[in-house]
Amino acid sequence: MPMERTLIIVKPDGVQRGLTGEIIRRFEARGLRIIGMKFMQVSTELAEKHYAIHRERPFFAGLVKYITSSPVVVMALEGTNAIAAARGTIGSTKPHEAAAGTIRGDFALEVGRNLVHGSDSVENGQIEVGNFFTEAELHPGWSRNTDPWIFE
Ligand code: DAT
Ligand code: MG
Repeated sequence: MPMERTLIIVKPDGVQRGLTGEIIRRFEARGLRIIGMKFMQVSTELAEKHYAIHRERPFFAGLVKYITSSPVVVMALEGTNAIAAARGTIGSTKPHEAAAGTIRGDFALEVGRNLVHGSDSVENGQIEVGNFFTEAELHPGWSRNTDPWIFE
């Protein structure tokens, strides 16, 4: 089964609320392999690029302000079906509708404070990882001794 890549962002509210470790833990426990991770401040330019698809939406300005308001932790994760698996772990966009057991369903209430980002397609996973990480910051070649117990 082909490996997919997803960009995960622990958004400013996640970092401020001390949920960074809990959020990373859930993706790690799911079996996704970390190939890049860093603590950073998102610039307005990068935020506008990342959320370009939402440029015309009324919430765009607030979204850019939110993601640039305080540092974030970004991760590039790899795995079979990584896109769908990570989206499942994250939960629905509107946290009050998110299932219990998901990150948003367990820790968030409002769409503008929904704690975490995950890429929504294989193509966007590749693009978004490239927007946030240089090649030198990624380590796609490493493997875990547990990989055969996670990937068939
Ligand atoms: P997701 O983050 O689940 O991929 P999305 O890509 O549709 O959701 O939207 C990106 C972010 O934009 C989302 O995390 C929160 C914000 N957003 C989306 N829909 C919104 C809405 N109707 N009102 C306010 N903010 C919204
Ligand atoms: Mg999205």
